[in-house]
Amino acid sequence: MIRAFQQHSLRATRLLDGLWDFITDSDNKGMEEGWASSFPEGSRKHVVPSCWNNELGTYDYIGAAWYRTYFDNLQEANIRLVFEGILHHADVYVDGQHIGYHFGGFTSFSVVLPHLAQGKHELVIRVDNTVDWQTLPTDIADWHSYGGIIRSIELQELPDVYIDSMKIDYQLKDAAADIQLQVQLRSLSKEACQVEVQASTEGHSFSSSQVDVAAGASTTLTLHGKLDNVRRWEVGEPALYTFTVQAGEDDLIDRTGFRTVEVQGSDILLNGKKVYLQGVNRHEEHPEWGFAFPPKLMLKDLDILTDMGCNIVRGSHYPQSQFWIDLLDEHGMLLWSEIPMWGCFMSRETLASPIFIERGIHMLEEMITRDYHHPSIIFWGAHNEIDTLTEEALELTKAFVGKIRSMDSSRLVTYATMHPEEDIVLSYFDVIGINKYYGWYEGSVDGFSTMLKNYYTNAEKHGAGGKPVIMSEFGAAGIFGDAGWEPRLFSEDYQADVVTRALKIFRDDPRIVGTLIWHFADIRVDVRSDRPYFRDRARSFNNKGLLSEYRKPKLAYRLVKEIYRSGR
Ligand code: ADA
Repeated sequence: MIRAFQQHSLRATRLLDGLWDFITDSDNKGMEEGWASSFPEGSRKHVVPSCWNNELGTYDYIGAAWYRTYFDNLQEANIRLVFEGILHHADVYVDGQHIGYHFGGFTSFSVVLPHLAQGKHELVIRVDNTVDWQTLPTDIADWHSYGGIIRSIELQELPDVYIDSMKIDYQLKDAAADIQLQVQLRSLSKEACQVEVQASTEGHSFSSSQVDVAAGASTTLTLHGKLDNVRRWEVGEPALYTFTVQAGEDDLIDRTGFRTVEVQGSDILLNGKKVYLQGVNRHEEHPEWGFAFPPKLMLKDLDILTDMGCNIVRGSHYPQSQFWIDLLDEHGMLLWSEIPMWGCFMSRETLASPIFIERGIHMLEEMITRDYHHPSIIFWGAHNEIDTLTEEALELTKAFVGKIRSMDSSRLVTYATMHPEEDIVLSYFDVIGINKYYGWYEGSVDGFSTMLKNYYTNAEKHGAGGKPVIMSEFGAAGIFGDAGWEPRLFSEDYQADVVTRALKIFRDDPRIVGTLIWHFADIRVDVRSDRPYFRDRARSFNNKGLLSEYRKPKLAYRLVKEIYRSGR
């Protein structure tokens, strides 16, 4: 995988990225006609990873498309294919056989092919970016509904007993860390095997263990270790620890950092110290690459965030690529991570749909499992702008928050409400995020003060009066290069005025512990002539970026930088 560190030194891995055969299936006949085993004539070449909606001829294409490549096995081997991100439905076929289906474009999945014969194998993937009222995202979301294989695909060769996962947990007592490593082993062997499992971090070894694994079974064991004098992972001063587990002929390497995150009264404490969060919302999107965002540009985005004086970024509105989160870990930048649960126009039917809820829960599980070790992530976001006045939203909230808390008690759980004055789900969360657009969708910037007053009253009523509050979205559109003598809607001046005046109100309110401006850079959105949504999106872009889509700073960027860098 494209990570900032190597995940294996024993296990052989190679990327299948590159030029694949590609063909759209607008009549959706590929399944019936057996394209999985007889790929049709007339395909073209397509780079994996990428989004087809950035290419000529498929710029607006929504529907199914088929991809094909080949890989060679020099000898019979256990093969694992890891898919980092496919938007949104993926059916995977090897040599014409259906070997897996996955829904969800921003989380990874894998399939294992035990004892795959020597020789050349055909890998075909049917990808479908159709969304509807029961998918996450649904068919109404404020970003372009790209399709394609957006992240890398890796082929791994597994020994007969391999490491399926490792989970690192720790408790900190002053400078000492008690560490538990949970290692899951799986056997593809037809016989019982014994393997030795060892683990280490930074030259320090854990208890090791001889493990018996029955034929075809899986087993989990826990190794214990203690580190003294650990360096904490801090904002801007990140200390990272690399953990290596070796089991027989296999290994797995991961990284984490030691830190605590908690709420005390209405403050957020990182390593026991109050932290004021200053940041932006950022889509992992670019007009040339869509969601297949290149690593080089990630590094540049991070440089820009640092230049602006941010200490946090919200990964709006879906799990971001692992390379990006690795960079945040390495640079000491915090992350709010969430699933694509974008609910501004979401119906009550959707909120109550069992399939929808199950998909959301599954996605939360995949996100938390994948990203559990990243010290940069301090918040799991459950949902964004759903109708939190309804019973349906309340029930969904209970299910989502329950799932998150059952998997991770080391982070805080948050969400973004657009109904702060009447919201009924406040009490389920550790931190409340408020999305409001005074000065853009409603009234003038001064509206924030009244809204906050009403919010505090409502929060008291729901037993959430003292909880930390983050202004998780606010802003205005400003079209890059549009400047005038006076601030008028859509000009850079107007946007800068709204954002800076709002920041002043929020920084003067002691109960607000952070601000996340909407948003980092302009993004392509879905404006359609036959639908009422997003009609104020000039150029088919959400123009509220502090930067243009090509990362050119607007006036607001420069003014926010001054404010964010001035300290509090
Ligand atoms: C909402 C939403 C964002 C974006 C924003 C806007 O708050 O969460 O994704 O759509 O509004 O620009 O209106």
